[in-house]
Amino acid sequence: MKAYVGLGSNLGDRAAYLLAGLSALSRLPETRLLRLSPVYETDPVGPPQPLYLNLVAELETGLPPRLLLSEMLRIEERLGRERKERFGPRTLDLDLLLYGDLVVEEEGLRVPHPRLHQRAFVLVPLVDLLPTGRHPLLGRTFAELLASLDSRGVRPLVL
Ligand code: PH2
Ligand code: MG
Ligand code: MG
Repeated sequence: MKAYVGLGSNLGDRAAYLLAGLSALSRLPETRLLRLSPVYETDPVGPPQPLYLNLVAELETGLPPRLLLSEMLRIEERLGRERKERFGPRTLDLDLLLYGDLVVEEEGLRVPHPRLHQRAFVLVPLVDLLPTGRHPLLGRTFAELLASLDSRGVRPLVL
């Protein structure tokens, strides 16, 4: 199954945390990294905090969604994430955005990610990977959803 994971970091060596996260994802059982979006530097959504780096990774995985999610949480923990404030700063955040066209709304597992359609920092890199992709629940394309948001806070990272 193809799955899409959003990565974000706004503490410490942000690029190094993203690379470590990608490397850990690529080493999960039955999982390959297929494609990466460009990296964006993004204004924080939520309480005042440093700028984020965000990107989206496309995976091919045989792990079922709950197992993939729990492996993602383990990677976050290993890479030093302290869960404090909701929407607060973090060294590495991994969000399961999409798992094929699957729709799951259960305790502890919601795909598509419940805030995916409201976040330009997710939709900009997702549209890079899936320019004609459609939200499995809302029925609108990701590009349409993005067009109704302000994406000025999402800028390509220039190294
Ligand atoms: N993640 C959050 C809260 N706010 N803002 C940006 N720009 N990028 C993020 O990844 C992000 C955020 C909580 O997961
Ligand atoms: Mg997040
Ligand atoms: Mg998260």
